[in-house]
Amino acid sequence: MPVITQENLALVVTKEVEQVRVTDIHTHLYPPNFGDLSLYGIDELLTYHYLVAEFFRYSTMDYEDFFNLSKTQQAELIFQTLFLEHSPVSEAQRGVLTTLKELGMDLNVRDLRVFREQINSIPAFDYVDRIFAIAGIKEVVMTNDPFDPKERQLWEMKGNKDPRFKAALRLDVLLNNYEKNYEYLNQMGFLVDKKLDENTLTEIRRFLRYWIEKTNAVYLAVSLPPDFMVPEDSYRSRILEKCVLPICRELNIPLALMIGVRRSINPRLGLAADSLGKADIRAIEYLCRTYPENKFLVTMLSRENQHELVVTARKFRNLMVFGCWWFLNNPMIVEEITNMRLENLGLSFIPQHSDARVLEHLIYKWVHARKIIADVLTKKYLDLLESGWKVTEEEIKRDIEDLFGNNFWKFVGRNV
Ligand code: REL
Ligand code: ZN
Repeated sequence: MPVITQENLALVVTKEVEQVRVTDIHTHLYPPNFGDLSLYGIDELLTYHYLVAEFFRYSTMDYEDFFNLSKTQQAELIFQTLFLEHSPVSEAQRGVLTTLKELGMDLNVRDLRVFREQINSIPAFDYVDRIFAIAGIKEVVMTNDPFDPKERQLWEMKGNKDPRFKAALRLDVLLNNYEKNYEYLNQMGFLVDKKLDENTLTEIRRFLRYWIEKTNAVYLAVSLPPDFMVPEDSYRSRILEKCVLPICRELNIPLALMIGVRRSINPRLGLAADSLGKADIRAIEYLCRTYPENKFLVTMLSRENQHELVVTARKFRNLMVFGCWWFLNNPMIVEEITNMRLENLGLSFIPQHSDARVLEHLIYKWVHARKIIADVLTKKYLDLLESGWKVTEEEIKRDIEDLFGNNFWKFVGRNV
């Protein structure tokens, strides 16, 4: 182990960050046996909803006409518009380039058909292994929605056989839209009523236990609007306090709160239609204070919420801050937030998740994140060296393994 000096520090930190195998705690990926839920390939990469939104910045095409095209045709239009007619400088556009480069493609070819052929020629059977290896991924946590009929059927019929894919039970429908969906629970065999009487609450808890067991979920999760408040007189608040939190305590499982999303502000954009807003941190304070036996993984979508979120995490050890979510996953913001978290929380947070929807997203999201996190960390260790505090390579490795995986597993309280 070399002695760490100001001269070799950046090299050592970068090497450790590049080598660490990541636990990616929030993705929208599925194991290969989940069939067409599991997305991969160049056309999926190019039709990522981030790029669809960016396409319409330049194109005057009718939204409907675009969405009526085949995936391949949409991908061709996006490639033409975002990559050939303009330089691909945005984070999502650059992400495609990083991905292709890491897959070994010659970017100067600039021909979508060639990229498609080359990717298709990679043998399917070891494609996941290969992408995980390039991206340095140990395991990913999925987003599993028991209200999605297709997904539900897959869990009932097949289940997940791939231990690299961990489940997280997504509760958006239950918590954000109970009144419109309770009958659906009845169809699934849980005898609930619109009115949240005792029997209904018992059945909702049974539903949660059933799905946690079926999926072996490592946490429960919900995305929430900026006006999320608890306690309040709402279905969401009551189901949260009377069903979700008690079950989390009973089974010792964290609840992930992803706060600040405003869904479908321009519905014509489909999946790309969502936006954000600043939320009220007092909801998190209330939950962490009132339920010290519960564990909360929290990410917030608005840049304006980031400072108060780290301050709140200083007050509550049952709060684990994670990721630079979605619109925050831009280099300038990731750098700012990671600095802020290190300065307020030391190493006791989870700096990033990928939110990958397409398998190959793992590549660019982690190449970009690793670079920023390594740079920010290097500056922090440099401050230590300058103050006369020696750090060893083992200590650096330990810290980095904590940030990229161990903090999550220690918080979850089990390694499955
Ligand atoms: O998990 C979520 O709610 C979001 O991350 C997604 O809905 C979003 O579409 C995702 O692709 C963002 O990265
Ligand atoms: Zn997500």
